[in-house]
Amino acid sequence: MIAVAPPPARVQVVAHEFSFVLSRQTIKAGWATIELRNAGEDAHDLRMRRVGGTRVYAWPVTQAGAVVDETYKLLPGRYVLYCSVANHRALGMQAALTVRR
Ligand SMILES: [Cu+2]
Repeated sequence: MIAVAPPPARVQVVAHEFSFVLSRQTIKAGWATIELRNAGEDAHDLRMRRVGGTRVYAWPVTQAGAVVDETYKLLPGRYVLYCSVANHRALGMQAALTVRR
């Protein structure tokens, strides 16, 4: 008998000037593929940090129209997502994701 790991959860994060819209706000803990889709006109990136944690998960700067997937194993908790380009976070490029047990 072969044990098959469940597929990673998937979340799409759509970037515009200046917002992030998530395809879902809650996922289960474990492997997750998070896709940054730049639907805006400027370059954007994505940073994610668990509230109370220190690790910063990073997606590279992504040009208009481009898509970048990153897959990470996530612990339960609340995560803050933001764009670290220029002052985009202050302009509204911030969102929250909840990872459940
Ligand atoms: Cu940005």
